Amino acid sequence: MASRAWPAVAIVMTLLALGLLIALLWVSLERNSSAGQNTLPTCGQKDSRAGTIEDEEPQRPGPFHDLTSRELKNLRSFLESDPDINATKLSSDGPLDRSALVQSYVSMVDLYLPAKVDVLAHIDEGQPQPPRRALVVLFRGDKNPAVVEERVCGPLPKVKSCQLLQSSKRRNPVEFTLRPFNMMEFGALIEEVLRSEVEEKIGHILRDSFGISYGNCDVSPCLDFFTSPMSTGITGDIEKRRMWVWAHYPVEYYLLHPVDFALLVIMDSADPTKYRVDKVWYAGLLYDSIDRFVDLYDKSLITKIKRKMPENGPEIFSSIHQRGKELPSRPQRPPRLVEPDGKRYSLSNRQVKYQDWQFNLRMSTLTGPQLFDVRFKGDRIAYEISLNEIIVFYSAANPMHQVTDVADSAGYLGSMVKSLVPGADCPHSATLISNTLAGQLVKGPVRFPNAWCLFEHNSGLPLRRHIGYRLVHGSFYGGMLDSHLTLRTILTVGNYDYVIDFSFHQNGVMDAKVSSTGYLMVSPYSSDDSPYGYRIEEHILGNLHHHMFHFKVDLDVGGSVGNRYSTLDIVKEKQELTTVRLV
Ligand SMILES: *[C@@H]1O[C@H](CO)[C@@H](O)[C@H](O)[C@H]1NC(C)=O
Ligand SMILES: [Cu+2]
Repeated sequence: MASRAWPAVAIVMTLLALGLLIALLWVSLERNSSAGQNTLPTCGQKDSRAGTIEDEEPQRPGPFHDLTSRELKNLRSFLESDPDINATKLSSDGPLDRSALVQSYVSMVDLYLPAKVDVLAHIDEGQPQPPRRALVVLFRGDKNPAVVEERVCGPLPKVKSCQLLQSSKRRNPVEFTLRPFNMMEFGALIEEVLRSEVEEKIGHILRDSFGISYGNCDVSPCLDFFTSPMSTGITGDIEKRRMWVWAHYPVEYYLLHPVDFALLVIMDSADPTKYRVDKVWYAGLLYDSIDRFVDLYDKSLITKIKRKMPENGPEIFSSIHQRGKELPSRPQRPPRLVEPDGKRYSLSNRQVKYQDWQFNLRMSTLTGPQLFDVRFKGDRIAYEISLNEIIVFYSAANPMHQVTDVADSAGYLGSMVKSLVPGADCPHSATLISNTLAGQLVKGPVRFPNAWCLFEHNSGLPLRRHIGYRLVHGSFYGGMLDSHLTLRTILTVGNYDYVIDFSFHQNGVMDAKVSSTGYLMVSPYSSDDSPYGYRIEEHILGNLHHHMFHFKVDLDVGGSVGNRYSTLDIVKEKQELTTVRLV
Protein backbone atom coordinates (compact mmCIF):
# COMPACT_ATOMS: atom_id res chain seq x y z
CA MET A 1 0.00 0.00 0.00
CA ALA A 2 2.67 2.48 1.08
CA SER A 3 4.97 1.60 -1.78
CA ARG A 4 2.18 2.14 -4.38
CA ALA A 5 1.17 5.55 -2.97
CA TRP A 6 4.72 6.95 -2.95
CA PRO A 7 4.98 8.03 -6.69
CA ALA A 8 1.62 9.88 -6.41
CA VAL A 9 2.79 11.75 -3.26
CA ALA A 10 6.05 12.67 -5.01
CA ILE A 11 4.14 14.13 -8.02
CA VAL A 12 1.83 16.16 -5.77
CA MET A 13 4.81 17.48 -3.80
CA THR A 14 6.71 18.42 -6.98
CA LEU A 15 3.70 20.28 -8.37
CA LEU A 16 3.30 22.10 -5.05
CA ALA A 17 6.98 23.12 -5.08
CA LEU A 18 6.68 24.36 -8.69
CA GLY A 19 3.56 26.31 -7.76
CA LEU A 20 5.31 27.98 -4.86
CA LEU A 21 8.29 28.86 -7.05
CA ILE A 22 6.01 30.51 -9.63
CA ALA A 23 4.21 32.42 -6.86
CA LEU A 24 7.54 33.59 -5.45
CA LEU A 25 8.74 34.77 -8.86
CA TRP A 26 5.42 36.51 -9.44
CA VAL A 27 5.57 38.35 -6.12
CA SER A 28 9.17 39.43 -6.59
CA LEU A 29 8.56 40.59 -10.18
CA GLU A 30 5.47 42.48 -9.05
CA ARG A 31 7.48 44.28 -6.34
CA ASN A 32 10.28 45.14 -8.71
CA SER A 33 7.93 46.61 -11.29
CA SER A 34 6.08 48.74 -8.69
CA ALA A 35 9.39 50.01 -7.28
CA GLY A 36 10.37 51.05 -10.77
CA GLN A 37 7.14 53.02 -11.23
CA ASN A 38 7.34 55.38 -8.21
CA THR A 39 10.67 56.03 -6.59
CA LEU A 40 10.13 57.20 -3.02
CA PRO A 41 12.69 59.81 -1.91
CA THR A 42 14.81 58.73 1.00
CA CYS A 43 15.23 60.85 4.13
CA GLY A 44 18.38 62.89 4.38
CA GLN A 45 18.09 64.51 0.97
CA LYS A 46 18.94 68.20 0.97
CA ASP A 47 16.27 70.61 -0.19
CA SER A 48 18.09 73.00 -2.49
CA ARG A 49 15.72 75.87 -1.57
CA ALA A 50 16.06 75.53 2.20
CA GLY A 51 19.08 75.84 4.41
CA THR A 52 20.48 79.07 2.93
CA ILE A 53 21.35 81.46 5.72
CA GLU A 54 22.56 84.92 4.72
CA ASP A 55 22.88 87.60 7.35
CA GLU A 56 24.84 90.11 5.27
CA GLU A 57 23.51 93.53 4.34
CA PRO A 58 22.41 93.83 0.72
CA GLN A 59 23.60 96.62 -1.59
CA ARG A 60 19.98 97.33 -2.50
CA PRO A 61 17.83 96.86 0.61
CA GLY A 62 14.11 96.24 0.08
CA PRO A 63 11.31 98.38 1.52
CA PHE A 64 11.26 96.66 4.94
CA HIS A 65 14.99 96.20 5.42
CA ASP A 66 16.52 97.92 8.46
CA LEU A 67 18.84 100.82 7.72
CA THR A 68 22.12 99.35 6.56
CA SER A 69 25.55 100.37 7.87
CA ARG A 70 26.19 102.22 4.61
CA GLU A 71 22.92 104.13 4.88
CA LEU A 72 23.54 104.95 8.55
CA LYS A 73 27.05 106.26 7.81
CA ASN A 74 25.85 108.46 4.96
CA LEU A 75 22.99 109.77 7.07
CA ARG A 76 25.31 110.57 9.97
CA SER A 77 27.64 112.55 7.69
CA PHE A 78 24.69 114.50 6.36
CA LEU A 79 23.39 115.28 9.87
CA GLU A 80 26.84 116.45 11.01
CA SER A 81 27.51 118.62 7.96
CA ASP A 82 24.08 120.12 7.28
CA PRO A 83 24.15 123.69 8.69
CA ASP A 84 20.49 123.54 9.85
CA ILE A 85 21.09 120.41 11.87
CA ASN A 86 24.77 120.65 12.85
CA ALA A 87 24.61 117.35 14.76
CA THR A 88 27.29 116.80 17.42
CA LYS A 89 30.21 114.93 15.89
CA LEU A 90 30.63 111.40 17.17
CA SER A 91 34.17 110.17 17.59
CA SER A 92 35.58 106.66 17.66
CA ASP A 93 37.86 107.62 20.58
CA GLY A 94 35.28 107.69 23.31
CA PRO A 95 31.68 108.43 24.19
CA LEU A 96 30.13 111.86 23.85
CA ASP A 97 30.49 114.00 26.91
CA ARG A 98 27.75 116.04 28.50
CA SER A 99 28.48 119.12 26.40
CA ALA A 100 26.24 117.36 23.86
CA LEU A 101 23.30 118.14 26.17
CA VAL A 102 23.37 121.74 24.90
CA GLN A 103 24.14 120.83 21.29
CA SER A 104 22.19 119.24 18.44
CA TYR A 105 22.15 115.64 19.60
CA VAL A 106 20.92 112.69 17.51
CA SER A 107 18.85 110.69 19.96
CA MET A 108 17.39 108.11 17.60
CA VAL A 109 17.56 106.94 14.00
CA ASP A 110 15.10 104.46 12.50
CA LEU A 111 13.74 103.39 9.12
CA TYR A 112 10.83 105.61 8.07
CA LEU A 113 8.48 103.17 6.38
CA PRO A 114 6.85 104.26 3.13
CA ALA A 115 3.05 104.28 2.94
CA LYS A 116 1.53 100.80 2.64
CA VAL A 117 -0.11 101.57 -0.75
CA ASP A 118 3.28 102.49 -2.23
CA VAL A 119 4.92 99.35 -0.87
CA LEU A 120 2.10 97.15 -2.21
CA ALA A 121 2.33 98.81 -5.64
CA HIS A 122 5.99 97.81 -5.60
CA ILE A 123 5.77 94.26 -4.30
CA ASP A 124 2.46 93.26 -5.92
CA GLU A 125 2.43 95.24 -9.16
CA GLY A 126 6.10 95.68 -9.92
CA GLN A 127 6.10 99.48 -9.57
CA PRO A 128 9.48 101.01 -8.63
CA GLN A 129 10.50 100.68 -4.97
CA PRO A 130 9.52 103.80 -2.97
CA PRO A 131 12.59 105.81 -1.86
CA ARG A 132 14.11 104.65 1.40
CA ARG A 133 14.06 107.27 4.17
CA ALA A 134 15.04 107.56 7.82
CA LEU A 135 13.29 109.01 10.85
CA VAL A 136 15.64 111.03 13.05
CA VAL A 137 14.86 112.34 16.55
CA LEU A 138 17.03 115.32 17.45
CA PHE A 139 17.42 116.90 20.89
CA ARG A 140 18.04 120.52 19.96
CA GLY A 141 19.80 121.72 23.12
CA ASP A 142 21.42 124.29 20.79
CA LYS A 143 18.13 126.06 20.02
CA ASN A 144 16.51 128.75 22.10
CA PRO A 145 14.18 127.55 23.46
CA ALA A 146 15.56 124.03 23.26
CA VAL A 147 13.19 121.58 21.51
CA VAL A 148 12.90 118.00 20.29
CA GLU A 149 12.54 117.60 16.51
CA GLU A 150 11.43 114.64 14.43
CA ARG A 151 12.85 114.78 10.92
CA VAL A 152 12.44 112.59 7.87
CA CYS A 153 15.66 112.25 5.89
CA GLY A 154 16.07 110.91 2.39
CA PRO A 155 16.50 109.52 -0.07
CA LEU A 156 18.92 106.88 1.22
CA PRO A 157 21.71 106.09 0.74
CA LYS A 158 22.60 109.57 -0.62
CA VAL A 159 20.62 111.86 1.69
CA LYS A 160 19.62 115.19 0.14
CA SER A 161 17.41 116.65 2.85
CA CYS A 162 15.98 116.22 6.34
CA GLN A 163 12.55 117.82 6.67
CA LEU A 164 10.53 118.28 9.85
CA LEU A 165 8.00 115.43 9.97
CA GLN A 166 4.53 116.75 9.12
CA SER A 167 1.85 114.98 11.11
CA SER A 168 -1.79 115.68 11.79
CA LYS A 169 -1.55 113.44 14.87
CA ARG A 170 1.07 115.25 16.95
CA ARG A 171 2.97 118.49 17.20
CA ASN A 172 6.54 118.79 16.03
CA PRO A 173 8.84 120.15 17.43
CA VAL A 174 8.01 119.12 21.00
CA GLU A 175 8.94 120.76 24.34
CA PHE A 176 12.49 119.87 25.42
CA THR A 177 11.33 118.77 28.89
CA LEU A 178 9.37 115.89 27.33
CA ARG A 179 12.39 114.08 25.88
CA PRO A 180 13.44 110.71 27.30
CA PHE A 181 16.36 110.59 29.73
CA ASN A 182 19.73 109.45 28.41
CA MET A 183 23.16 108.37 29.64
CA MET A 184 24.66 111.87 29.39
CA GLU A 185 22.03 113.23 31.75
CA PHE A 186 22.63 110.38 34.20
CA GLY A 187 26.37 111.15 34.02
CA ALA A 188 25.68 114.82 34.71
CA LEU A 189 23.35 113.86 37.57
CA ILE A 190 26.15 111.85 39.22
CA GLU A 191 28.64 114.68 38.88
CA GLU A 192 26.41 117.68 39.59
CA VAL A 193 24.17 116.22 42.28
CA LEU A 194 25.23 112.91 43.84
CA ARG A 195 28.99 113.33 44.04
CA SER A 196 28.85 117.04 44.86
CA GLU A 197 25.97 118.50 46.90
CA VAL A 198 24.63 115.17 48.18
CA GLU A 199 28.02 113.73 49.12
CA GLU A 200 29.14 116.98 50.74
CA LYS A 201 26.02 117.49 52.84
CA ILE A 202 24.65 113.96 53.39
CA GLY A 203 27.74 111.75 52.89
CA HIS A 204 28.25 111.32 56.66
CA ILE A 205 24.57 110.35 57.14
CA LEU A 206 24.66 107.79 54.33
CA ARG A 207 27.81 106.16 55.70
CA ASP A 208 26.30 106.17 59.20
CA SER A 209 23.00 104.64 58.02
CA PHE A 210 24.02 102.36 55.17
CA GLY A 211 27.79 101.91 55.52
CA ILE A 212 28.39 103.47 52.10
CA SER A 213 27.86 106.80 50.30
CA TYR A 214 28.23 108.54 46.93
CA GLY A 215 31.84 109.60 47.53
CA ASN A 216 35.28 108.05 46.92
CA CYS A 217 33.92 105.84 44.14
CA ASP A 218 37.40 105.43 42.67
CA VAL A 219 38.81 103.70 45.74
CA SER A 220 35.85 101.92 47.38
CA PRO A 221 32.35 100.84 46.39
CA CYS A 222 29.81 103.65 46.41
CA LEU A 223 26.02 103.69 46.35
CA ASP A 224 24.30 102.89 43.08
CA PHE A 225 21.01 104.48 42.05
CA PHE A 226 17.90 103.88 40.00
CA THR A 227 15.70 106.54 38.49
CA SER A 228 11.95 107.04 38.19
CA PRO A 229 11.16 109.93 35.89
CA MET A 230 8.03 111.75 37.01
CA SER A 231 5.67 112.23 34.11
CA THR A 232 4.42 115.73 33.31
CA GLY A 233 0.97 114.13 33.47
CA ILE A 234 1.61 113.80 37.22
CA THR A 235 3.45 117.08 37.87
CA GLY A 236 0.73 118.81 35.84
CA ASP A 237 3.28 121.14 34.25
CA ILE A 238 4.87 120.55 30.88
CA GLU A 239 7.88 122.69 31.86
CA LYS A 240 8.75 120.52 34.85
CA ARG A 241 11.29 117.72 34.47
CA ARG A 242 11.48 115.86 37.80
CA MET A 243 13.10 112.61 38.64
CA TRP A 244 13.20 110.33 41.66
CA VAL A 245 16.66 108.95 42.28
CA TRP A 246 16.76 106.08 44.76
CA ALA A 247 19.82 104.64 46.36
CA HIS A 248 20.74 100.98 45.98
CA TYR A 249 23.62 98.87 47.21
CA PRO A 250 26.11 98.22 44.38
CA VAL A 251 25.76 94.43 44.16
CA GLU A 252 24.59 91.99 41.49
CA TYR A 253 20.82 92.22 40.95
CA TYR A 254 21.13 95.63 42.58
CA LEU A 255 17.46 96.52 42.17
CA LEU A 256 16.70 93.96 44.88
CA HIS A 257 18.83 96.03 47.25
CA PRO A 258 17.19 99.45 47.61
CA VAL A 259 17.89 101.41 50.77
CA ASP A 260 15.27 103.69 52.25
CA PHE A 261 16.79 106.87 50.85
CA ALA A 262 15.82 108.79 47.74
CA LEU A 263 16.00 112.24 46.21
CA LEU A 264 13.59 114.16 44.02
CA VAL A 265 15.77 116.08 41.58
CA ILE A 266 14.80 119.10 39.49
CA MET A 267 16.21 118.73 35.98
CA ASP A 268 14.18 121.38 34.14
CA SER A 269 17.17 123.07 32.56
CA ALA A 270 19.18 121.76 29.60
CA ASP A 271 22.21 122.93 31.57
CA PRO A 272 23.16 120.30 34.20
CA THR A 273 24.89 122.81 36.46
CA LYS A 274 21.34 123.98 37.28
CA TYR A 275 20.15 120.54 38.48
CA ARG A 276 19.22 120.61 42.17
CA VAL A 277 17.65 118.50 44.88
CA ASP A 278 14.04 119.34 45.67
CA LYS A 279 13.07 116.76 48.31
CA VAL A 280 14.67 114.04 50.41
CA TRP A 281 13.09 110.71 51.41
CA TYR A 282 14.60 108.87 54.34
CA ALA A 283 13.27 106.05 56.58
CA GLY A 284 9.72 106.39 55.34
CA LEU A 285 9.48 110.18 55.65
CA LEU A 286 9.72 113.07 53.19
CA TYR A 287 11.80 116.20 53.89
CA ASP A 288 11.44 119.54 52.11
CA SER A 289 15.13 120.17 51.66
CA ILE A 290 18.55 118.65 52.18
CA ASP A 291 19.37 121.20 54.87
CA ARG A 292 16.23 120.51 56.90
CA PHE A 293 16.92 116.75 56.75
CA VAL A 294 20.57 117.15 57.79
CA ASP A 295 19.61 119.41 60.65
CA LEU A 296 17.04 116.98 62.07
CA TYR A 297 19.32 113.98 61.58
CA ASP A 298 22.32 115.58 63.18
CA LYS A 299 20.20 116.61 66.18
CA SER A 300 18.96 112.97 66.37
CA LEU A 301 15.36 114.15 66.04
CA ILE A 302 14.53 111.42 63.54
CA THR A 303 14.70 107.64 63.57
CA LYS A 304 18.04 106.55 62.17
CA ILE A 305 18.52 103.50 59.98
CA LYS A 306 21.49 101.24 60.70
CA ARG A 307 22.32 98.82 57.92
CA LYS A 308 25.50 97.21 56.69
CA MET A 309 26.42 96.89 53.07
CA PRO A 310 25.47 93.34 51.99
CA GLU A 311 28.36 91.14 50.98
CA ASN A 312 28.40 90.62 47.24
CA GLY A 313 28.97 86.95 46.51
CA PRO A 314 27.33 83.62 45.84
CA GLU A 315 25.62 83.50 49.25
CA ILE A 316 23.71 86.79 48.91
CA PHE A 317 19.96 86.05 48.63
CA SER A 318 19.65 87.80 45.29
CA SER A 319 22.38 85.75 43.62
CA ILE A 320 21.27 83.11 41.13
CA HIS A 321 24.24 81.00 42.15
CA GLN A 322 22.87 77.44 42.47
CA ARG A 323 22.18 76.37 46.02
CA GLY A 324 20.80 73.22 47.60
CA LYS A 325 20.66 69.74 46.19
CA GLU A 326 21.71 69.26 42.59
CA LEU A 327 19.12 67.79 40.29
CA PRO A 328 19.34 65.23 38.85
CA SER A 329 21.55 63.89 41.62
CA ARG A 330 23.87 62.25 39.10
CA PRO A 331 24.76 64.58 36.21
CA GLN A 332 22.74 63.79 33.08
CA ARG A 333 22.36 66.02 30.07
CA PRO A 334 18.90 67.39 29.19
CA PRO A 335 17.21 66.59 25.85
CA ARG A 336 18.52 68.47 22.82
CA LEU A 337 17.03 69.50 19.52
CA VAL A 338 18.50 67.87 16.42
CA GLU A 339 17.95 68.68 12.75
CA PRO A 340 18.77 65.31 11.19
CA ASP A 341 18.59 66.65 7.63
CA GLY A 342 19.80 70.20 8.21
CA LYS A 343 17.87 73.45 8.22
CA ARG A 344 14.42 73.36 6.65
CA TYR A 345 14.19 77.17 6.48
CA SER A 346 16.14 79.89 4.77
CA LEU A 347 17.04 83.50 5.51
CA SER A 348 18.19 86.04 3.00
CA ASN A 349 17.88 89.85 2.96
CA ARG A 350 15.95 89.57 6.24
CA GLN A 351 13.31 87.44 4.54
CA VAL A 352 12.53 84.04 6.02
CA LYS A 353 11.08 81.14 4.02
CA TYR A 354 9.81 78.01 5.75
CA GLN A 355 7.62 75.45 4.02
CA ASP A 356 4.52 77.46 2.96
CA TRP A 357 5.52 80.49 5.04
CA GLN A 358 7.36 83.65 4.07
CA PHE A 359 7.90 86.88 6.00
CA ASN A 360 10.28 89.84 6.43
CA LEU A 361 11.71 90.76 9.81
CA ARG A 362 13.09 94.01 11.10
CA MET A 363 13.97 95.71 14.39
CA SER A 364 12.54 99.16 14.90
CA THR A 365 14.91 101.20 17.08
CA LEU A 366 11.91 102.77 18.78
CA THR A 367 9.42 99.92 19.09
CA GLY A 368 11.35 96.64 18.69
CA PRO A 369 10.58 93.56 16.57
CA GLN A 370 8.37 93.81 13.50
CA LEU A 371 7.20 91.43 10.77
CA PHE A 372 6.05 92.56 7.34
CA ASP A 373 4.30 90.91 4.39
CA VAL A 374 3.58 87.66 6.19
CA ARG A 375 2.45 85.07 3.63
CA PHE A 376 1.14 81.53 3.74
CA LYS A 377 0.91 79.57 0.48
CA GLY A 378 1.61 82.81 -1.35
CA ASP A 379 -1.34 84.70 0.22
CA ARG A 380 -0.56 87.75 2.33
CA ILE A 381 -2.29 87.14 5.64
CA ALA A 382 -0.79 90.15 7.43
CA TYR A 383 0.97 93.24 6.17
CA GLU A 384 2.42 94.01 9.58
CA ILE A 385 2.67 92.33 12.98
CA SER A 386 4.77 94.37 15.36
CA LEU A 387 5.44 95.15 18.97
CA ASN A 388 4.51 98.78 19.60
CA GLU A 389 4.92 99.47 23.30
CA ILE A 390 5.53 97.87 26.68
CA ILE A 391 4.05 99.62 29.72
CA VAL A 392 4.58 98.88 33.41
CA PHE A 393 2.51 100.46 36.20
CA TYR A 394 3.46 100.23 39.87
CA SER A 395 1.49 100.86 43.00
CA ALA A 396 3.04 101.92 46.28
CA ALA A 397 2.78 104.12 49.34
CA ASN A 398 6.33 105.42 48.89
CA PRO A 399 6.65 108.45 46.59
CA MET A 400 9.10 106.81 44.15
CA HIS A 401 7.02 103.82 43.19
CA GLN A 402 3.82 105.84 43.28
CA VAL A 403 5.04 107.53 40.11
CA THR A 404 6.84 104.61 38.49
CA ASP A 405 4.70 104.26 35.37
CA VAL A 406 6.97 103.41 32.51
CA ALA A 407 6.52 103.43 28.74
CA ASP A 408 9.54 101.37 27.78
CA SER A 409 9.83 102.70 24.22
CA ALA A 410 11.31 105.84 25.83
CA GLY A 411 14.45 103.72 26.23
CA TYR A 412 14.27 102.68 22.53
CA LEU A 413 13.17 99.04 22.59
CA GLY A 414 15.22 97.99 19.54
CA SER A 415 18.43 98.99 21.30
CA MET A 416 17.69 96.63 24.20
CA VAL A 417 18.01 93.57 22.03
CA LYS A 418 21.55 92.32 21.67
CA SER A 419 22.78 89.24 23.44
CA LEU A 420 21.02 85.91 22.86
CA VAL A 421 22.93 82.91 24.15
CA PRO A 422 22.43 79.60 22.28
CA GLY A 423 21.81 76.70 24.63
CA ALA A 424 20.09 78.98 27.17
CA ASP A 425 18.05 81.65 25.43
CA CYS A 426 17.52 79.61 22.26
CA PRO A 427 18.20 75.98 21.31
CA HIS A 428 21.79 75.13 20.32
CA SER A 429 20.66 74.58 16.74
CA ALA A 430 19.23 78.12 16.38
CA THR A 431 20.41 80.54 13.71
CA LEU A 432 21.55 83.82 15.26
CA ILE A 433 20.62 86.98 13.38
CA SER A 434 22.28 90.37 13.75
CA ASN A 435 20.89 93.84 14.33
CA THR A 436 22.61 97.07 13.28
CA LEU A 437 21.91 100.34 15.06
CA ALA A 438 23.09 103.92 14.81
CA GLY A 439 25.54 104.74 17.62
CA GLN A 440 24.16 107.18 20.21
CA LEU A 441 27.35 108.07 22.02
CA VAL A 442 30.10 106.50 19.92
CA LYS A 443 30.81 106.60 16.23
CA GLY A 444 28.45 103.99 14.80
CA PRO A 445 26.96 102.01 13.29
CA VAL A 446 26.99 99.26 15.89
CA ARG A 447 26.29 95.66 14.89
CA PHE A 448 25.01 93.14 17.44
CA PRO A 449 25.43 89.62 16.02
CA ASN A 450 23.04 87.89 18.47
CA ALA A 451 19.92 90.06 18.36
CA TRP A 452 17.48 87.41 17.12
CA CYS A 453 17.37 83.67 16.87
CA LEU A 454 15.49 81.47 14.45
CA PHE A 455 14.88 77.77 15.01
CA GLU A 456 12.58 74.94 14.08
CA HIS A 457 11.35 72.80 16.94
CA ASN A 458 8.26 71.02 18.15
CA SER A 459 6.16 71.51 21.21
CA GLY A 460 5.79 67.77 21.79
CA LEU A 461 2.10 68.19 20.97
CA PRO A 462 0.34 66.67 17.96
CA LEU A 463 -0.93 69.34 15.57
CA ARG A 464 -3.84 66.95 14.90
CA ARG A 465 -4.56 63.30 15.53
CA HIS A 466 -7.37 60.76 15.47
CA ILE A 467 -7.50 57.07 16.01
CA GLY A 468 -10.44 55.04 14.69
CA TYR A 469 -10.91 51.65 16.20
CA ARG A 470 -14.27 50.27 15.13
CA LEU A 471 -13.73 47.30 12.89
CA VAL A 472 -16.69 48.18 10.62
CA HIS A 473 -14.94 51.39 9.45
CA GLY A 474 -11.53 49.84 9.56
CA SER A 475 -9.16 50.78 12.32
CA PHE A 476 -6.85 53.65 11.46
CA TYR A 477 -4.64 56.38 12.91
CA GLY A 478 -3.63 59.76 11.54
CA GLY A 479 -1.49 62.27 13.43
CA MET A 480 1.24 64.83 13.00
CA LEU A 481 3.70 66.37 15.44
CA ASP A 482 3.53 70.19 15.57
CA SER A 483 6.91 71.11 14.10
CA HIS A 484 7.11 74.89 13.75
CA LEU A 485 9.52 77.71 13.13
CA THR A 486 10.08 80.31 15.85
CA LEU A 487 11.66 83.73 15.45
CA ARG A 488 12.73 85.04 18.86
CA THR A 489 14.19 88.19 20.30
CA ILE A 490 14.71 89.17 23.95
CA LEU A 491 14.45 92.73 25.22
CA THR A 492 16.29 93.55 28.41
CA VAL A 493 14.59 96.59 29.90
CA GLY A 494 16.42 97.37 33.15
CA ASN A 495 15.60 94.45 35.45
CA TYR A 496 13.06 92.84 33.11
CA ASP A 497 13.76 90.48 30.23
CA TYR A 498 10.92 90.02 27.76
CA VAL A 499 11.12 87.03 25.42
CA ILE A 500 9.16 87.75 22.23
CA ASP A 501 8.35 84.83 19.93
CA PHE A 502 6.64 84.65 16.57
CA SER A 503 5.85 81.04 15.56
CA PHE A 504 4.75 79.60 12.24
CA HIS A 505 2.94 76.26 12.25
CA GLN A 506 2.38 73.76 9.43
CA ASN A 507 -1.41 74.26 9.47
CA GLY A 508 -1.23 77.98 8.65
CA VAL A 509 -1.51 79.15 12.25
CA MET A 510 0.87 81.88 13.35
CA ASP A 511 1.19 83.04 16.93
CA ALA A 512 2.99 85.75 18.87
CA LYS A 513 3.93 85.20 22.48
CA VAL A 514 5.59 87.27 25.22
CA SER A 515 7.22 85.54 28.18
CA SER A 516 8.43 87.71 31.06
CA THR A 517 11.53 86.94 33.02
CA GLY A 518 14.45 88.91 34.52
CA TYR A 519 13.82 89.98 38.10
CA LEU A 520 11.58 92.14 40.26
CA MET A 521 11.80 95.83 40.91
CA VAL A 522 11.03 96.32 44.59
CA SER A 523 10.65 98.92 47.34
CA PRO A 524 12.41 99.17 50.67
CA TYR A 525 10.07 97.34 53.05
CA SER A 526 7.71 99.45 55.13
CA SER A 527 4.41 98.51 56.74
CA ASP A 528 2.78 101.51 54.99
CA ASP A 529 3.42 99.75 51.72
CA SER A 530 1.81 96.46 52.71
CA PRO A 531 -1.49 97.05 50.90
CA TYR A 532 0.55 97.49 47.72
CA GLY A 533 2.65 94.35 47.80
CA TYR A 534 4.19 91.59 49.85
CA ARG A 535 7.25 91.42 52.02
CA ILE A 536 9.56 89.05 50.18
CA GLU A 537 12.79 89.54 52.15
CA GLU A 538 13.82 91.26 55.36
CA HIS A 539 14.26 94.69 53.75
CA ILE A 540 12.17 94.50 50.61
CA LEU A 541 8.61 94.60 49.42
CA GLY A 542 7.56 93.21 46.03
CA ASN A 543 5.19 95.86 44.71
CA LEU A 544 1.98 95.02 42.94
CA HIS A 545 2.42 96.04 39.34
CA HIS A 546 1.08 95.45 35.88
CA HIS A 547 2.86 94.78 32.57
CA MET A 548 1.06 95.58 29.34
CA PHE A 549 2.27 94.58 25.87
CA HIS A 550 0.91 96.35 22.82
CA PHE A 551 1.09 94.86 19.35
CA LYS A 552 0.01 96.28 16.03
CA VAL A 553 -1.59 93.70 13.74
CA ASP A 554 -2.54 94.73 10.20
CA LEU A 555 -4.32 91.65 8.87
CA ASP A 556 -4.69 91.23 5.13
CA VAL A 557 -6.59 87.92 5.06
CA GLY A 558 -8.65 87.93 1.87
CA GLY A 559 -6.67 90.75 0.28
CA SER A 560 -5.54 94.30 1.10
CA VAL A 561 -8.78 96.20 0.58
CA GLY A 562 -8.51 98.78 3.31
CA ASN A 563 -9.42 98.25 6.92
CA ARG A 564 -12.58 96.33 7.61
CA TYR A 565 -14.22 94.28 10.26
CA SER A 566 -17.40 92.37 10.88
CA THR A 567 -19.19 91.63 14.10
CA LEU A 568 -20.99 88.50 15.12
CA ASP A 569 -23.97 89.03 17.41
CA ILE A 570 -24.88 85.98 19.41
CA VAL A 571 -28.41 86.18 20.85
CA LYS A 572 -30.27 83.85 23.11
CA GLU A 573 -32.92 81.79 21.31
CA LYS A 574 -35.93 80.19 22.94
CA GLN A 575 -36.58 76.84 21.35
CA GLU A 576 -38.54 73.98 22.74
CA LEU A 577 -36.77 70.68 22.61
CA THR A 578 -38.22 68.47 19.87
CA THR A 579 -38.52 65.46 22.11
CA VAL A 580 -40.56 67.38 24.67
CA ARG A 581 -43.35 67.94 22.07
CA LEU A 582 -43.76 64.20 21.49
CA VAL A 583 -46.92 63.00 23.16
C1 LIG B 1 27.70 123.60 15.39
O1 LIG B 1 27.82 123.00 16.66
C2 LIG B 1 29.05 123.22 17.31
C3 LIG B 1 29.03 122.45 18.61
O2 LIG B 1 28.86 121.07 18.35
C4 LIG B 1 29.25 124.72 17.54
O3 LIG B 1 30.50 124.93 18.11
C5 LIG B 1 29.13 125.44 16.20
O4 LIG B 1 29.17 126.82 16.41
C6 LIG B 1 27.84 125.11 15.50
N1 LIG B 1 27.81 125.67 14.18
C7 LIG B 1 26.76 126.36 13.71
C8 LIG B 1 26.87 126.84 12.29
O5 LIG B 1 25.78 126.59 14.38
CU1 LIG C 1 6.91 92.48 36.82
